[in-house]
Formats: sequence, C-alpha cells, structure tokens
Amino acid sequence: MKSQYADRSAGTARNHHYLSSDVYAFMPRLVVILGDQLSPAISSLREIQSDDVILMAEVASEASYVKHHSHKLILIFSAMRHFAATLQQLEHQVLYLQFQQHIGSMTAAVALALQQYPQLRSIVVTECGEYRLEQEITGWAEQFSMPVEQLEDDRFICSRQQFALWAKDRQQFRMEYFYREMRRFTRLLMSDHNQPEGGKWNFDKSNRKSCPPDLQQTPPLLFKPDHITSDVMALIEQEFADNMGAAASFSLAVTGKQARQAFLHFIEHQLATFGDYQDAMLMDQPYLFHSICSMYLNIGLLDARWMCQKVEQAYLNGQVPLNAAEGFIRQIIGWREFVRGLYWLQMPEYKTRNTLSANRPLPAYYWTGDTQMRCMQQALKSTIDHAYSHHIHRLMVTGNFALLTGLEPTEVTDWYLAVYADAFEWVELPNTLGMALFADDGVLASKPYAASGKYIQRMSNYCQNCPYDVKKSHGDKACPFNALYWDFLDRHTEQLSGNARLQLAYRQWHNKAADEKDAIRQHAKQTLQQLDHL
Ligand code: DLZ
Ligand code: SF4
Repeated sequence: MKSQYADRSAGTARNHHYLSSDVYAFMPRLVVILGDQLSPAISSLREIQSDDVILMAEVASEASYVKHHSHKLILIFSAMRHFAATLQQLEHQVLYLQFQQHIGSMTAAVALALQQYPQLRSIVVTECGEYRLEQEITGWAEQFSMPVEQLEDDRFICSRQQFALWAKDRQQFRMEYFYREMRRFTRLLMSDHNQPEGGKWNFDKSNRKSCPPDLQQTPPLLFKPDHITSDVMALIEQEFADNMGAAASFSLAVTGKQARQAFLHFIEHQLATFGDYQDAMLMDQPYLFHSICSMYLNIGLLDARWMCQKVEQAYLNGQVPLNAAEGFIRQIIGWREFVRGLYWLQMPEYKTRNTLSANRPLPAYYWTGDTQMRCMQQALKSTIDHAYSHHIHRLMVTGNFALLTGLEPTEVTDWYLAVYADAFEWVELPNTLGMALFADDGVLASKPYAASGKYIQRMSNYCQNCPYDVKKSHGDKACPFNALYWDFLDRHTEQLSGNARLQLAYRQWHNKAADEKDAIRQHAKQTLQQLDHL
C-alpha cells in the first residue's frame, strides 16, 4: 500500500508568508533549533549550507515560563545536547549555549550568536509550537534588522493553512470528520477501494474495556542515563530543586535511536492489548499498555508518519488487531493533528476563554498528591513520579475533578503544561481548556466530559481501595465525585441542559426526590468548602 503523504515528507516546505528573499539565499544564516525541534529532517535543517551556524540554547525563560517537572527539563536539555552532538559529528557549525551561561531568553541567545558570528545575514527557524514564543520570534526581524524566515513545521501531516481551509465555513469542528479526511489523505488503514479497513472508521467503542488486575504486562523500555544525561540531572537537581519530580529517577530516551527502540518495543509487546484497554486504570500501574512515547514524538525524536506506518504494518502482518492499530493511528493523525490545528486557528483568544466562569484556585494536592481520593492520588502519583499519566487519568480523573469543582482554567492549564513531559501548549491547551474543562463552549468537545464516581469505578480498581464509598452521594465517606457531578449539572442547568448529549443525565437529576437533591447539594457545598482537605 503506497501512502501519498510519504512523498510530501520528502519535499521541502517553505512558508512564504514571512520574509524570504533569494538575495539572502547565498549568505550565511543563523539556523535556530528549539528544544522541541530535535528532528534531523526538520525543515530548518533541510537546506543547510556549510557556512550556516546552528544555534541551540538552554535559556531561562523557556525553562521557567511554567514550573516544569524536573523530568521534562532533563528530557529536553539532555535530548538537545545529544542532538547538538550529532549535528557536530555531521560537521555542522553549532553554537550550543548551556544553562550555566545564564542566557535569559531565545532572543538573548540570538543576540549573542549574531555578536559572535557577525557575518550572518538572516535567521531561519521552523515555526514553533507555542503562540507565546512565536510572538517573540516575530519580533526578531525588527530587533536584529535582518530577514527572519519561519518555515512550515511539516513534521505535522496537516499544515496550519490546510487546517484553516478545512475549518473554513464549518459551524462545528468535530475530530471524527477531520480524521476521516486524514485517513483518506494518508491512506493509512484504507482498502484499495478507498474504504476504511474493517468497514468502519472508528473502533472507539472497542477501546473501553476495564482491565483484569492480573493481566500480564510488559513494562515500557526505559534507559540508563549516560554521562550527558547524568550531567543534566545534576544541573536540574541543583537549579530547579523546588520543581516537581525526583531528578534521580529519570529514565526516558534522549536520542532518536533510543526513542525508536522504545516505540518498537511497544509495538512488539503492548500494542495488541492497548486496543482493548486504552481507557483502563489499575492501582500502581501507571503505564498499562500505553506507548509512553508522546514525549519523544512531541520533541521530534520520533516521526509521526514512521510510527503510523509501523503500526499499520503490525496490523497487516497479523501482529495486532484492528481496534489496536486504528485506536493508535486515530490518536496520531486524528486527535493530535486536530488539536494542533484548532490551537493555531484560535490563538490567542482561545486561551482567555472561561465559558463556565470557573474561578476556584487549584488545590495544593495537585502538586503533592497528598489526597485521600484514591483515583486522584494514583493519577497524581504517576504524574509526580514519571512526568506522565495516561489520557484517562488526565481527562477523567484530574481533569474531571477540575471541571466538577470549577477550578480556574489558567491555573489548571498552567499545571498541565508544567507537569507532563509531553506538554507543549499547542497540544496541552486544547486538551485541557477545551476537552477537560469545557471552557471553550464546546469548540472541541460536543459535551463536557463530566462523570461521577461510577465511571471511575467501572474503568479501574481504585474505588475498592479508597476510603470513600463510591456508592454514596452524600453522608459520611461519600465519594466526592458523586455529589460534585450532580451539583455541576445543577449549577450549570442554564448553560448545559439544552445539550443533546446530556439529556439522560438531566433526566436522572430531575427524577431524584427533592430531599435527595438537597442532600446532594449540601454535600457538594461542604466538599467545595473543604477542597484542599479531601
Ligand atoms: C520546553 C522547553 C524548555 C523547558 N527549555 C527550552 C530551552 O531551554 N531551549 C529551547 O530551545 N527550548 C526549550 N523548550 C522548548 C520550547 O519552549 C518550545 O520550543 C516551545 O514550547 C514551543 O514549542
Ligand atoms: Fe475516586 Fe470516589 Fe472511587 Fe474514591 S470512591 S477512587 S474518590 S471515584
């Protein structure tokens, strides 16, 4: 099966809406590579010439715009250092500025580079992943009086412009329709007659089994730190002592080669089972059958097309079932591309949204994990220990709790951006503000992902290990999620009761006896008052 997108990845993608002039084509350039652009085939490196200088810099502003988890900092700095070493081996001129050199920002790093190499005449960078930094980069042309070329980031399959075209004239953006177009475009899991493999586009309903606690699991491939990583671990331990996470337990991949090994290990040992148990949660099993590769993909150590082709091959070879292959590919060419498109389409206004007027501060235990609620404690423990928790922890436990309790969106989104090794704003913001908090008035999700303890009970074995009682909605030791869920619906009746997908839930609420409703409201009120002490 030939994929049409494979050809596109081999071409060059030059984004002409920024300054670009042939006059500068033969003059030495400063090529800036950011910490999440560690891909040998990235557009900014594709036409590199011998007298160009590559700049990579560990800078204070990027390392502290949120209080990043220490593993995220180690991952990015160590992977940057390994990538720079590879570029140097390929005999490129690389100016690498380490954190110890106290460079304040990417702009300060560029200023230093231009001072050190006065022969440079223009700046080239692949478009970055956050609006905040894009604004900074856009100021360079004026500040340094030279052309700045921002190239398309064609590591993504759908460009920002293509997404805008898709979105034009649509009232609603639904991932499912976007995903179908991406399947047709990439030809992944498509029959020769342009029909989806297995006769269905989406096997989501076959991805929701709860997991037997004794099911055999193979852990993900982890890596012993080499001397470069060990140096970075010591640096982060010293300079970011207050940040979440123990630097000493860092064991992620830091090179493309390691990341590919980790992904192939996932295909061999976990993917077949991943399909069924994508949404399951188990006590002290943070990984289950997930790939733990999103952080590698998002900093450029893995290539999305390569990953999808490997997964498709595993299906075609009979190694994994269709619900697993389709479920994985949907995450990459569906959700991942979709949220990125929406982010750029709607920034900067998107970040200011707060549809449900949520205004409560984030409870302290989001940073410490110190809570009695077993589900929250497990999701937070995984976050603190590994800078990782899987999508159902993020959406249906910590995210659901933030939605039900009305936590202020910026506090929540800054937290997600800080604590996950794979979090960059293009992916984190739509997932948190839109999907988890429903703060964007349904642009991303067709209904709020609000759920009571019943959902968590169905998908995990947490409730049987929890001091709260999942069967109770009020009274002593009642599961906080239950009263909060009904109270959430009640509080937002005006805004949400018209939503077609919430009709059943509202009917159930209205059918409750008046004194039961009052007891639930009262319990929710108390719970909200004690939010920091649950
Ligand atoms: C996230 C991050 C961190 C922590 N540190 C750096 C850094 O020191 N230097 C750098 O070039 N990039 C870093 N990054 C990644 C950038 O913040 C990233 O490019 C933006 O988040 C936009 O995608
Ligand atoms: Fe979470 Fe409630 Fe279950 Fe406890 S009983 S684990 S708080 S859902």
